[in-house]
Amino acid sequence: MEITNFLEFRDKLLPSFNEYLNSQITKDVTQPDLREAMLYAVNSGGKRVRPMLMLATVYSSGIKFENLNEYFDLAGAIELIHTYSLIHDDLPEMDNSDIRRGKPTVHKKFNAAIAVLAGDALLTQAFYWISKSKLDASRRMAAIRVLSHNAGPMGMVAGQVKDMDSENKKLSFDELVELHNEKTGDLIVASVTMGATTADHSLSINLVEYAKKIGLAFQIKDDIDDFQNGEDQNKNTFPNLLGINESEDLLSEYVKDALNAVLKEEKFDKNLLVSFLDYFK
Ligand code: GRG
Repeated sequence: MEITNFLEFRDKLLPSFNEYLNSQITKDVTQPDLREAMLYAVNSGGKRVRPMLMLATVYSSGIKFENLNEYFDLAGAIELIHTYSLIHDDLPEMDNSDIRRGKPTVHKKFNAAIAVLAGDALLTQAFYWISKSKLDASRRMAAIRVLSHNAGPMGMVAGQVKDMDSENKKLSFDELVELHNEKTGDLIVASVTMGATTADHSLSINLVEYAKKIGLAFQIKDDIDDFQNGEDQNKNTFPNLLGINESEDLLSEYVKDALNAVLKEEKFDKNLLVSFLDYFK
């Protein structure tokens, strides 16, 4: 293992991964309006957390750094699905957001119809990319199964519906955790589990636990940031339910749980996934 620091890993890999995303979308999508909206969304400043976590898991499972590009179709598919989910989440019928990552959302920059269709296109294209990957058929099938299970009605989409349903009622702690396990956590769990299974690392409960706790930590961190920026106090968020101090304690607890889980993983280089946890510091 040469790279042990997650940020170093990301910085080394990101230029070629971004180049892959851009050239592949440009090549695949010939309809100019759709292509422009898809490229706008994919290039508007996302941190690429999920594909980098997937590739870090692949690397930590023993695949050489120079061979990680063989996994770009799969990592790219995860980023396409993440991007589609944000475009649709921002629509007036859902979260009604005008700004994402400091820039106009896709429906504001273009229009609502293009935003819906760019989201549809990103979601569909994700599975095309996995199916055309050069990895063998059993790995592609495993990736499709995990991603469709966790991103669709058995995962992220169900969480989004729960979130919408909860708008005018107060959720309990357990309900809030369940909602975010699906809405935010399941795509992060898919990223780690796709990385492990497609790199022939036999999946264990430890890595799933690690990813689940990261998913929740991610959401609590986002809620704490929103709270500190004065966001709506009637929303179902961790700080509104627990208070800011208890939310910060819970965030630390989940990060510690994630650390303990990954440290138990066998036949796996733990450095990168441990280093990723610095994101929450
Ligand atoms: C529309 C089916 C459908 C699902 C939407 C994930 C999601 C479901 C909505 C996003 C809601 C949200 C802001 C959750 C907070 C945590 C989170 C997932 C933030 C966005 O992820 P980052 O920080 O985004 O990885 P970037 O901008 O870096 O890509």
